[in-house]
Amino acid sequence: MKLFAPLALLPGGWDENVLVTVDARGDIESVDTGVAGAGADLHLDVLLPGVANLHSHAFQRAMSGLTEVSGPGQDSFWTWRQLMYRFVERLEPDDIEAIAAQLYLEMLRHGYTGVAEFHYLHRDTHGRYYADREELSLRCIAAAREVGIAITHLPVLYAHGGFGGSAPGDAQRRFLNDPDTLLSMVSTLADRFAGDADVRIGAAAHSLRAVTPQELTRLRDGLHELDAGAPLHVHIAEQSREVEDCIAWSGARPVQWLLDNQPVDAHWCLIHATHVTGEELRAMAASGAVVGLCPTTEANLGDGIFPAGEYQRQGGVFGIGSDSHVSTSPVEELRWLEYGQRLLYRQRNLLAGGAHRSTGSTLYTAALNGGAQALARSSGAIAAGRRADLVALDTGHAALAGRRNEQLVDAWLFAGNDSPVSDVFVGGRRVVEGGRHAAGDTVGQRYQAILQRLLKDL
Ligand code: NGQ
Ligand code: ZN
Repeated sequence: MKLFAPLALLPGGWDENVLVTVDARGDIESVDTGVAGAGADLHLDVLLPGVANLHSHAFQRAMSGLTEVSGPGQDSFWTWRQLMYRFVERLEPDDIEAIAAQLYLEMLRHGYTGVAEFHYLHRDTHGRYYADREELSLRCIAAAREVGIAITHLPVLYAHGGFGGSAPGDAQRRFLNDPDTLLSMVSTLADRFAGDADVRIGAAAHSLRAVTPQELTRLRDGLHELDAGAPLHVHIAEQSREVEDCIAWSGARPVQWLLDNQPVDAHWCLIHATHVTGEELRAMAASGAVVGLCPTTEANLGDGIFPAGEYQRQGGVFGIGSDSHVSTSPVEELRWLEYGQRLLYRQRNLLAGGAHRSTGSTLYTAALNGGAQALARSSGAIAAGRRADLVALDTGHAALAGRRNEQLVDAWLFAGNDSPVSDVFVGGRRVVEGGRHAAGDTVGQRYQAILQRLLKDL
């Protein structure tokens, strides 16, 4: 397939009259610039690489917006978590698949082309494994395949209720497993999807609260024996109470502890890492790990603000995720990443990355690179050999009127609410066309029906 756009974002910057040839496998075969579009199969206005969403708990989409009512006392991350645990109790496999399909479809429409699913819901409502231990993983992957988003599925090791290997609570029973069981699930899934270029299997440790140091080491070693390139994700230092509890347990702050005790490198993705000292920040940047920022969820849960400007100056890698899915658009994540800094420092263009640079383009490019690394997927650039994960913008959209080059990205990210995303391609397959997804009605109706039942008497 040949795609033509008068304007495209290539690794070296904006280029004109670009012809992208995609091979039968869905990889980019060649990129020609300054050519005529006559022989192309499809003409688009502006073509960019698509961003990967590096952090998702798909089921939480169905409870977004339901936790905005104040409780009897002070509301916090921890009171939100109690509500989330209550919601988890109700979810059956069909529900999870329907919710994930709706979520992934929304992500595609907003321009995400891949997702890393941080999946810790392993057991049934009684806390027993399903006949097929990978049942719920398979449901998430099936949803991704149905709507056509690329998925890096991360079965999560969750073994304890808090630091020091403390016993899990009853509400956590659906999450529980041990390193060897989890690794066998990873191995089964990796074999099963070995031939699918749009499914990748990695793993995650839920948090330093949920695994012991020995379990974390076993998970890491076992994962990299199975697949040396597999990504390993972990939630870390999201809440200040978590930092205090970690210090009480180990004498060290969470990020410091991890860097001191694990060979953290480019395979790792540290989710949130909100509360870090200058020294932790420098060491994280030097490690090559991706920091997975989820600004809308971090705002929603009252986590805090990551020192993104300082991290960027250290050359740190980062990407974006939508986590609890109070937003399903990369626009809001990147916008709020910058706005958090502006509100904090009372300045502007804090993440532009230097003088006379476009904040939107700098952030978008960072998210492309960090997202591809966190998903271990060869996406994030319009270049030969890369996966054809692409987004087209409609320049007829009012927000983009008269804009050129980086102004287009700045306008997309910082000016308005209607999405100018016209077309989305994943592995060369056109999954969004003229702003619409072909399965939108079917997936939407199934979701509506399931939600009517799920939310009854909640
Ligand atoms: C999660 N979410 O696993 O869904 C967590 C809450 C926890 C965020 N951290 C549970 N945002 O961290 O214990
Ligand atoms: Zn999370």
